[in-house]
Amino acid sequence: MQMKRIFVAALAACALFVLPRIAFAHAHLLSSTPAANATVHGPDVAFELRFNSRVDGRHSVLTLVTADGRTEPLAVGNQSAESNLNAHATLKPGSYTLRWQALATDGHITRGEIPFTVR
Ligand SMILES: [Cu+2]
Repeated sequence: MQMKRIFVAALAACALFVLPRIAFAHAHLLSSTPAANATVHGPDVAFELRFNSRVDGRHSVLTLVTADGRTEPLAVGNQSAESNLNAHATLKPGSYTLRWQALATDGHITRGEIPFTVR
């Protein structure tokens, strides 16, 4: 009887721990501006990354990688929606990669890269 009670308690604790993680999936990138491999007009480039779940703009990271491998942090601006990350940059013509790291509300971090060209 005692063992069964412990087992039920352990199961309940496990469900409490696991369920929120299922309910709030981590952030998958749905689409972006610029889109991957797109060519955009400079010098003003607006970035918008759209995710399938809420993301924490203050703890997400956007980094621009230039063709010669230099990295520049981008300030995450006001989010156009709770599931979006937004930023701006003034860019010369060339190839770039936007490296993103998104913190979802479930505490999970996802990462990805969006290569694009400015002309
Ligand atoms: Cu997750």
